[in-house]
Amino acid sequence: MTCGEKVGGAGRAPCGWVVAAAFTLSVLTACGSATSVGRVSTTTPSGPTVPALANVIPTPRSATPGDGVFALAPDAGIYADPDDPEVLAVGRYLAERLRPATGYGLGVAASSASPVAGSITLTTTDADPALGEEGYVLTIAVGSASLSAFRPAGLFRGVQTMRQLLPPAIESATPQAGPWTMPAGTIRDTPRFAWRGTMLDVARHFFGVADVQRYIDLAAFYKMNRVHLHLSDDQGWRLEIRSWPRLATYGGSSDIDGGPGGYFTQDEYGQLVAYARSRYITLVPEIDMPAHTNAALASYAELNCDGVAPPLHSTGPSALCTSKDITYRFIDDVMRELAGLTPGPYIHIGGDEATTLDATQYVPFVNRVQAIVSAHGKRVVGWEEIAQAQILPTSIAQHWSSDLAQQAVRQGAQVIMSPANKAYLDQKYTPATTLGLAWAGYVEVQDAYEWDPATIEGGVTEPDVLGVEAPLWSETLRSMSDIEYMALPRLAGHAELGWSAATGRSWEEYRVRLAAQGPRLAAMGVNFYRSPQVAWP
Ligand code: TNX
Repeated sequence: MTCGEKVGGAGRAPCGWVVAAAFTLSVLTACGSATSVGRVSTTTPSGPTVPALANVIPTPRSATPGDGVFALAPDAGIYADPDDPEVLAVGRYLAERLRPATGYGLGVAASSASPVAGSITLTTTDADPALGEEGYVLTIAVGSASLSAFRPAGLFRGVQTMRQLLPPAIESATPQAGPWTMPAGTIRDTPRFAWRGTMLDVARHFFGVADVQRYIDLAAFYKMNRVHLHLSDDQGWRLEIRSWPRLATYGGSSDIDGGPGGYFTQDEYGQLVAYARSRYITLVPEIDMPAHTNAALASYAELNCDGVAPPLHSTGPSALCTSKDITYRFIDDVMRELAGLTPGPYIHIGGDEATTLDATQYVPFVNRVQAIVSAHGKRVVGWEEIAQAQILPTSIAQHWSSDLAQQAVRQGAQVIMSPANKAYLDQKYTPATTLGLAWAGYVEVQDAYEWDPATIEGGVTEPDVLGVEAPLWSETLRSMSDIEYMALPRLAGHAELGWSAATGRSWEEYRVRLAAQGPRLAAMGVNFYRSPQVAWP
């Protein structure tokens, strides 16, 4: 095939179009590297051409080009199924994303109205059940753009694709010059893994509601569906627990630097749950136990084996007293309140780095906590160390830096893949990175992208893998700007590993699509790391 050749007799294939398949570099480069506005393609000075319709992260399952471009009309509406409040809510969400930059009114109307040309339609009516919970079909023609999904979550994911197909200035907070075009064609897209997430540590440094909401939005932009909040650690307890109030008021009163700390009231936490939910993201709360508990031990002396509360700023490794009954009453109270705040099915119990406990203490502790969490109707997630206990097949182990996840698999449980030397967002990009840690090695953007969740860990194969999560620990991070710098652009790659098919993946192709994210992130005001590995425009 050469540039502009007919594909299967069904319309012209402009330079670099990829037809219902993964990228083929030979096809792409055969089309040369000139950028053509008419064809809305993207190039880098030396790299391959990426066709506009597929210039999206995560890369879609299939993208079939059409002829011409769609242009959003100044009097466009967003038409949604009138009888489904969730579809209408996704329509309002889309309108809110598009109004600031376009300056258009973008009313959300019932789809039964006859659409104005240049409008957008969202529907779940007569959609293909094979699209599942999160899949969608996006059909873009010269006069209309329509999204179809079996569930509203699929519409929400499809809206993210639409945002990425519009010019980058669409992400600006103030009116910009149009035209607001999208390349014509059809995208049919479904995710590879059920769990596509990121974790934010609000314990070492506290980040409030607005920061967490912005982080949720960044995850949503890349079609992630889980945000895990690390709510407690040695340096801080960040959630109000009404039956044990000093956890937050005292245990949350500081941070790793001895700063003022902070915590979420239950009302604030509820706001976060609702905000995440409106983005079809499940918030996964973590209370880390039995280690990483100094903030709790400092707040309540009775949780210590010797009955003496350590200082809030003690440095040694900590552990709850596993032999005291009150420890389990405490955990039951915390889990009851947390379960009541958690509509999602998961509670993360930590379980990592219990270095001061032996197996006769650690294993029965995890078994007992698992029973408590189950009694409150939730599934246990834990760092892979929990697999040393008798975990339920419904429990989930999070792999980070050992081979213990294999023990989870042997017990019939699934695994979330967060290998530290690939997926940890707190690891420095290079020795020159001022933020972050480097215990797992330097993780440049290419390192973060080049791995596969189903093959990286011996004994853990595709059916064992529930998904991918990129944790962001905050020992060195003090502001949203710090968070953004460490998370982006690596987060985009982890989102792609979770969503997109493994076949046909290559760094050389990905780095071109990633470059196109630069102006989008800039328009959002995101402080991202401009890796020299990427030819940012
Ligand atoms: C290890 S990962 C930890 C965290 C630290 C992180 C820093 C894990 C389960 N435990 O407590 O914050 O390294 O990279």
